[in-house]
Amino acid sequence: MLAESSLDSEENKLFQELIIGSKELEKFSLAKAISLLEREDSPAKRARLFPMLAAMGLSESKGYTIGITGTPGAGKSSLIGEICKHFLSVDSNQSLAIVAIDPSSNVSGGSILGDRTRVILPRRENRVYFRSQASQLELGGVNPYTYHVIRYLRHFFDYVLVETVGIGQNEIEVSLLTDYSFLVMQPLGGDQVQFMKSGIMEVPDAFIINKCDEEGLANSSYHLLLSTLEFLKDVLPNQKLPPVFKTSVVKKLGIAEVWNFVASKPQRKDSQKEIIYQLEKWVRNEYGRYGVRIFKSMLAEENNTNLSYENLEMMFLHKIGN
Ligand SMILES: Nc1nc2c(ncn2[C@@H]2O[C@H](COP(=O)(O)OP(=O)(O)OP(=O)(O)O)[C@@H](O)[C@H]2O)c(=O)[nH]1
Ligand SMILES: [Mg+2]
Repeated sequence: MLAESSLDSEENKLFQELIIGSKELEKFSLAKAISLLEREDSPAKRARLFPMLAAMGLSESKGYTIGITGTPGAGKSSLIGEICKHFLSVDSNQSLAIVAIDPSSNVSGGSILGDRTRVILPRRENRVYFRSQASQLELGGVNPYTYHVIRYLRHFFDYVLVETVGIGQNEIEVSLLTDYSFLVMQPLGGDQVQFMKSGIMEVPDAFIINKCDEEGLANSSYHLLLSTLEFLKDVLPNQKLPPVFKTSVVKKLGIAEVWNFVASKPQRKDSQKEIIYQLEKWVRNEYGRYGVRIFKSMLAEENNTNLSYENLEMMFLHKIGN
């Protein structure tokens, strides 16, 4: 018993150090804390780490999170690279973290990730932090730990950008993971048809048509997308047309517009809904339909509307007898 508690206090000390380092946006501490959250045995550690963040006066609501999704090769990483450069040149007091879910990392077995992305960042710049995460799916689905990694980062960074490859279902996933989500498309049609078919055009909060290197092509793509969205207006949230941006990484066009829009922090999603969604997903994976039934009845019978992820998780584990 004694040995256990001394182990615990050792670990608490480590957590505290990692949090202090993370607060300084120090890359080593951030990386170490994230690795901890990505480990299979992390629920118990997480249940101690997150309350410690709150006890040290840090709040999850500091960071604004943005999802960037879209088909492979649409230019998401290149765009994020440009956004970073722009960000560093304009927002001198703010910080930005990028989490890229890298589909190719399966091949590398989770070792050196992110070599496929083209985000080249100044090494000594602490205001920008880049983290690549292995995907669970061949085509780049969100990792089960992504949510917690984002939650951790948003205690320290003003903005957290999340890049995932869109293959239909992923847009829904990333839109529930972030405050605001963009779908990046290539000009002229192909992508739009694909997204319309998969019925997810109504999921992203805004659209970016990238590779608008040439004005004529940019405008025709823009109008094509607008008329597609107009056609779908009835199923769009609030029957309102979402913002559409045109960018070219090659010509450096539209980047400032996208960033200014992000920096205006368009309305956040309901974070409690996000917590319930993420927890239910975890419960389904771990305990199947039986677990989900217990989880739902737990939510219905008690007034749990404002509880944190960890509190709800603990309550569920208690109910299910773990
Ligand atoms: N012409 C043109 N090419 C671009 C533009 N943006 C990106 N590209 C190119 O498109 C290719 C794919 O870019 P990435 O940034 O890797 O695309 P991605 O969407 O991150 O790709 P995945 O992560 O593999 O899904 C690269 O060869 C880029 O140089 C652009 O605005 N114009
Ligand atoms: Mg990429």
